[in-house]
Amino acid sequence: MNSLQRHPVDAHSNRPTEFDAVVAGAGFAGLYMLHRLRELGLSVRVFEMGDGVGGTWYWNRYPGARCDVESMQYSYSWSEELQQEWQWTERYPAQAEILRYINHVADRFDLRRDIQLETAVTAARYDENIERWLVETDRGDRVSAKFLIMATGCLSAARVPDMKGLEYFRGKWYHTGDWPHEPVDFTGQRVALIGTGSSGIQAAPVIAAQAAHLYVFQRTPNFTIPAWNEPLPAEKQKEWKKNYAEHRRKARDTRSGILYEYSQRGAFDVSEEERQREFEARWARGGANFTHAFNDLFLSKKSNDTAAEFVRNKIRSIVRDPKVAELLCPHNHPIGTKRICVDTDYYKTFNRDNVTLVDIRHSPIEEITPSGLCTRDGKYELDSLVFATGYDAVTGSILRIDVRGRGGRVLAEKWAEGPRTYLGLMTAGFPNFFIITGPGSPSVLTNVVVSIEQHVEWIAACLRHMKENQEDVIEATPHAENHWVEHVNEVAEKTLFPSANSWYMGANIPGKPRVFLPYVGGFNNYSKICNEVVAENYRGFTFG
Ligand code: N01
Repeated sequence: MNSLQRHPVDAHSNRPTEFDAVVAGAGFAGLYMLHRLRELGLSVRVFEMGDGVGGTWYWNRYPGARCDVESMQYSYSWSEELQQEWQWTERYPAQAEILRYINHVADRFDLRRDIQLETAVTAARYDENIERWLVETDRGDRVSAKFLIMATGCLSAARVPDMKGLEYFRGKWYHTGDWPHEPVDFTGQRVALIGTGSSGIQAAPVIAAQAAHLYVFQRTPNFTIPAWNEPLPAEKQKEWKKNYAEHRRKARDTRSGILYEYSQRGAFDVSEEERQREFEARWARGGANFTHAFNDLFLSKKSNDTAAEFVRNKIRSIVRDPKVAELLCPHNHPIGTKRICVDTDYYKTFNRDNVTLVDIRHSPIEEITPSGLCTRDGKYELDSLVFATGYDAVTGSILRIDVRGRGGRVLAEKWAEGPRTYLGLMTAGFPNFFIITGPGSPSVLTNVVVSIEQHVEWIAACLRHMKENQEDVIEATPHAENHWVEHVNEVAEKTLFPSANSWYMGANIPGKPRVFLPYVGGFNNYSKICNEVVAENYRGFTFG
């Protein structure tokens, strides 16, 4: 018997060391998982790196941080009381409001007593003799659990690129995904913003309004659609809440888990005038709804080009300096194949006298100097650097934990050529190890809260099934996994997605295998498959 088994309580801390389940992460996924595990009567310990709950919304406190899914949809649906009582204030929720919401959930459902903060899971080893996971943390915890559930988030391993000289920079530097908790004041400063994905595009207008000068260092321009964010009137909310369950049901029956106006027409089913009218109308309504103007925008390059050119023309009409406008126009990927951004005044920001766009595609950053940075062709004196350079997405937060399954097999080695999962939920050779919104599931292509709920509910139902049938171990078969990986790739290949060098493809991390990480077959189809698997007695899984 392992020592952990003999000492169910740690002698020093007096804390229990044996649980039915350990959950890594206390964001949207970890909190709901905890709630459902408790309902099953299981003992649970959640380990969370931050000193508060909230995951992404705990870390991403950068200026302008806001969700690009509307408030009424980016929230839990599993408690009617909760969704009725919580009042949102804006069409798109700001980071602080989402963090307040998630803290409210933690209190309302009394979740905190099973969450250990400021504690990162560092290693987990499956002990086949006792059929338990032995979990270690950076705080020296050594605990065992029958089930180990990764609720580590798809976009939580922030990445600062290797930049020569960064350690000698005399000013302050920040990453959007690991922002300080105290306010950062850029007043009077010369600030560099490196990166123009969703984070950089949201941060630029806010930093520009404060800083003496903002330099935006752009390697690849991205497409962004205006949010037209606005206050959310109480009346409108009340109306929505009358049919909340029905709205949620409809959303779950869509490809992205979000209520957009999904067109049934292809871009060339209509005349040029009608196409432009449709794009204009969607631009005026704002948000990612734009990319659903026609049903073939992700499938046909020719159709996609019409949407891309519409946005490029918008950029040309907003940005006064034609050279700057042209530099902001994306040409190297179809619109939407890199995550579409949703902004507030991004393009207008480049009309300000205190903002300079720097093209680092043609003149790359060579080094950070003590007082700024040098590109191949220029030298910039700076007080602060802001990295909006993204994440080791989807797999990064799992693989930074040393996970070892049957026979001591290392997960990072198993996934060396790209992640392999069955349904994005489990990976063969790693029994009782679940991933919430893992690679091979729709996750980041959807309203992630909807995907989280579906995974949590699937896992909870599975554990209930095991309890009722006195099963101790569940595992994905290699055969089912191979099929699923093939299917995930096959579906992705039919779309334009793999043509972009995006983080969806792992292309932003040097050395990361080029594999399309999420499942693009649609949330509605995917959840149907998950239900069928259950109905067919957990097809592709073995129990023991
Ligand atoms: O990160 P990104 P993000 N030198 O990877 C550049 C979600 N999110 O944090 O494209 C110079 O998209 C990189 O350039 P390139 C959302 O899912 C949601 O912005 O690799 N530049 C790119 O411009 C989103 O997609 C919300 O050439 C470098 C940028 O940094 C995801 O999070 C808000 C570089 C990184 O863009 C990630 O978004 C924020 C280097 N060495 C985030 N390395 C909302 O809900 C990278 N770049 C609204």
